[in-house]
Amino acid sequence: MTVESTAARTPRRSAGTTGTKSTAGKRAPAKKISATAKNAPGGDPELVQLLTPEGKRVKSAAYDKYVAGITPDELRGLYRDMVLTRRFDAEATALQRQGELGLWASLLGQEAAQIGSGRATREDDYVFPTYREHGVAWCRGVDPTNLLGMFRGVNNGGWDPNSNNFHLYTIVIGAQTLHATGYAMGVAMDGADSAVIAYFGDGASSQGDVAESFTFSAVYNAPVVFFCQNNQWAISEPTEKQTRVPLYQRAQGYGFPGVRVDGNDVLACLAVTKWALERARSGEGPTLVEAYTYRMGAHTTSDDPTKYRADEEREAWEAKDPILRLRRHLEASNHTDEGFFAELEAESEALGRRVREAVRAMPDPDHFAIFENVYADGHALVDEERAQFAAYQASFADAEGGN
Ligand SMILES: Cc1ncc(C[n+]2csc(CCOP(=O)(O)OP(=O)(O)O)c2C)c(N)n1
Ligand SMILES: [Mg+2]
Repeated sequence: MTVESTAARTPRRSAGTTGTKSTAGKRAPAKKISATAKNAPGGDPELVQLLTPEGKRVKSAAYDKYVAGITPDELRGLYRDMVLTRRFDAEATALQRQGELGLWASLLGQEAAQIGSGRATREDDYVFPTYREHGVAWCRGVDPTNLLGMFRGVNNGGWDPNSNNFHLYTIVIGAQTLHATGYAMGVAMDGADSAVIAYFGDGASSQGDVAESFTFSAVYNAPVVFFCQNNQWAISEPTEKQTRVPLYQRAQGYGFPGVRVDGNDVLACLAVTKWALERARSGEGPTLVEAYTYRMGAHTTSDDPTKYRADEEREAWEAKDPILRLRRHLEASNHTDEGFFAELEAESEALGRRVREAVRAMPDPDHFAIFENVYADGHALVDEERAQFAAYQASFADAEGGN
């Protein structure tokens, strides 16, 4: 019997809803699954890290050059981006709890992965996000209030993707990697030197769409960066249920490089993504970046992670907090003073207020907006459906009139 077949026979461990029976016939408390620590930051020689959790700058022969010219002002800028993104995210969670949003997917803990990679992009690059990339949206200049309309149920997206080269949020897991690959193939055919970046999660890495996009982008040498935020969980499924090898190693089988970066280290994420985008621009094809990070909050506001993971796991990751680590670095380098932090605090509060007021003031949706932008030039079937819907709406007016 092989090791694999023994493993396959091991009864599935519970995710909190069932437990193994004790001899007394009572259910034993369900065991909480903890994500594999095998390749955790600090213990993985292949992990690219430029800032330790204590904020100490460490050298990297391969990646230092991508952040060599960074100024204190730019470092403070990265810190500001992360703080404001976290503040926005906390406000959105609160708004959902107050009934102002139907749902929210928090990015808490993933600020460095998103700000580092987002700030590495150039204006003409094109970004394909999932539903959690609020920090990347921030870097692209999408007004944060626009991210909330879909979660409030008043629009189908909330921004024009072409205004900021930031595609609409994609809920269909992994689908945007195919869109990004097709877009990147188009960029190459146009002879442009822009690059494309597709975000996806550890869970999405199991999707056929992601496998197909890896194959196509490799054989067509598409200028695309696959940025996987491995936040250890796909709702209640740990990464060990998605893969037998570290995710970044998957790229090798498709014929392009894969790198694992400390996803809580904003400098490392900036450097590695710059490198990968440069590869894309110079015709070297796709790269897989696995940002090793942690989803500190729930999957969405509809989820309760205490049902399937241990508190100690979250606590261990708190020590690697992305914002705290850059703050320690800034303070140790004398790049900040109390005034900077006080101003940022005031700016955060103002952002929270602005978001709150904007959400409450969002108008009810135009019922017919759903028929817009289906096709560039309209379509007979869409016209027919619009007319049917108009008749349906009108039937309520008749009923009201008859009462
Ligand atoms: C094709 C598809 N299958 C299933 C779902 C339901 N679903 C929503 S989020 C999610 C987990 C995604 O996990 P991961 O890719 O790790 O991203 P994360 O939410 O952790 O950022 C699933 C299965 C979906 N939206 N689309
Ligand atoms: Mg995940």
